[in-house]
Amino acid sequence: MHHNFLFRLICLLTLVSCSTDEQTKTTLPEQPSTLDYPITPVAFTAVNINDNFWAPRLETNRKVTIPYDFEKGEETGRHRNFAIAGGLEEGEFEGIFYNDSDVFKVIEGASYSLQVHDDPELDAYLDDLIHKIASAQEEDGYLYTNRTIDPSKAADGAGEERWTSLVQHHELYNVGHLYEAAVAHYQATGKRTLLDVAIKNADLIDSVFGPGKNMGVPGHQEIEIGLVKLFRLTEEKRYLDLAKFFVDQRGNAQGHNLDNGKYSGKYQQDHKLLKDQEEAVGHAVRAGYFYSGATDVAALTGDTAYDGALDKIWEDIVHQKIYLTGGIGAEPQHEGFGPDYELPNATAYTETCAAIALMLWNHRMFLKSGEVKYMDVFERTLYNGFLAGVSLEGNTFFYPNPLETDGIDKFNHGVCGRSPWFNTSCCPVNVVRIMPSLPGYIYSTKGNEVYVNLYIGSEADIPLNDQIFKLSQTTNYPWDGRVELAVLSEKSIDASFKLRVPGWARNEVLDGDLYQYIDNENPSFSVLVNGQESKANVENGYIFIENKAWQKGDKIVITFDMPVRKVKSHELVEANIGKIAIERGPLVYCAEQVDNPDGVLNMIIPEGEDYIFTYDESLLGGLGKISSPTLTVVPYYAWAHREIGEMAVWLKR
Ligand code: FUB
Ligand code: ZN
Repeated sequence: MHHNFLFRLICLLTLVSCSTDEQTKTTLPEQPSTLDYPITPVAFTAVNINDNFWAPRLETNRKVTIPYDFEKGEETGRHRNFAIAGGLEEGEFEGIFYNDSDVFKVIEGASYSLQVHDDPELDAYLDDLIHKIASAQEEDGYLYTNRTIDPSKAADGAGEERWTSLVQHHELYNVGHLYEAAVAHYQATGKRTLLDVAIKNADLIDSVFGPGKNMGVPGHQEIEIGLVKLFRLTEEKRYLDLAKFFVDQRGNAQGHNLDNGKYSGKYQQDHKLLKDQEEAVGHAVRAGYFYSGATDVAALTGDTAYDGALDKIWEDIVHQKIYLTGGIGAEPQHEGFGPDYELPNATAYTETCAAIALMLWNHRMFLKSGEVKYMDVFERTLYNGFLAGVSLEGNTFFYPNPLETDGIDKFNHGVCGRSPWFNTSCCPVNVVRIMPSLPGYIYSTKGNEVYVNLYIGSEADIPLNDQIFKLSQTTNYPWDGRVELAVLSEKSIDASFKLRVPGWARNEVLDGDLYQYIDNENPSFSVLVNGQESKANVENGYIFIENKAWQKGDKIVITFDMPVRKVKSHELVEANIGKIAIERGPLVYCAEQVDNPDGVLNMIIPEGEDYIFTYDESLLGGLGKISSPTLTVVPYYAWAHREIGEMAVWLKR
């Protein structure tokens, strides 16, 4: 585990001392940037998850999904495209113009894994792959194998010229993922190989785009997030300025071509300046990355211009457009948001990448505000809409995540069962980078306040006022609401705690009235500090434990009641009229035909039945199921692991 600050400093010093060639020279700024989010996340490298729920999944990601995604990258020509573009192999471009980004995303995930697990074989594999990528980079920094291999055959009207079809093409999107991968790889290995490629590319893009230059913006956002990460590492302010330019310029009709068919305007959130936007529209992944990038830019520049818009858009999503599973993007036609309250279940698109984008954004909104409602969204999406996207075995995936199926794959999207891969495989390669970074979402700090947002068994080295606060968390969450925090630090440390009371334990499904609990449960919780009942002082959704000098062995035990809950949705959600859904803790449940042989779509749930929760060790690696005399439900994330058949989250009552 690294002390994040020290590690960052070492990275920066290495970055300066290694700069030998003119083109990639990166120097420390005279005035290092001081603006940032007021709340600081504890890096994933400082937190080790050791529970029974997530730790096995992180291991599966490391041992199965990362190598599997690389194999697929080889098998499908994704890696070869770089070699061909670089003249290392002969051949033609294979696949789709955004395939480069898939490779970058797996490198990012693999690099996160390398940061916490030595793996010389993986390290060497990355060296080889990065060599191919570097060879594909054109002299001036341009990197887009789809055009470099043969500009006359660049896909879908991209034209022989660069940047001529920004709306449809992914020259800027792909490299956003390159920057994220390069920063992760540099932090994992200290090697500049991929970082130099990223810097050279970012410098090219900075020379082409911006005020007085090309005023276009990417058709698919992502570069904004990547540029901010590159800025954080190098402290090269031009990268932050460029990210801000791309955010500010969106919706500026005079700046670039807006009439490019269905991919322009609202589809890519380019219909108005962000500061004037009030609703979530268009493609959901583009939207989530856009709002994340904009939130970063706001936090790092101190510009408050988009704050109001981001708040309104967030409310629009959470009050009207989010599924109970935390998925977003109802409409398959454009992989995006539909009108208010239009949340069909069988055709719900809710792309796994959109769930990820929503998590990324909500974590940033939390870091900016400290408000609990953002981590409620994060947790709901994490355990449901996101987690369903990858199988327990780690080698099959969902792209859309419907909330209901009759067992027939109408869209040929693998909606009845997870698929081993997709032609557009953005989701499998997105999962692979989120899993290893999960430890980074559990803890954060502000001054000497320690936030605990997720209940996941772990050990953490929390940087706090120039000291390291060692803490362990022991819990059987999400099956059980008991959480024990124990101080491991040898030296006494002053700290206060803010322990999140999850929405389900505050009787609030989510902010707003889209969903409501309709049972009479009123879950309560207790807090013990060193065995003494402590007055659970709840402030804005957090249990506040006052500042004190914590000694080794001190313990906080929180016990949340975790009853089975029944949920109804707003009456304007037509698809759910007369239906209820079942939840327990952070998990949304679903009924599958394999447990309910007469089928689930027409099943009627009688009022007043008792629901019993049992933990079944033998089922799918161990999971909690809920049964009544009429039905059995399992967590939504676990569906489609046994037989294909009917499935429904919302059940008729
Ligand atoms: O366009 C790149 C990615 O492919 C998008 O984020 C996904 O929705 C898929 O279309
Ligand atoms: Zn995707």
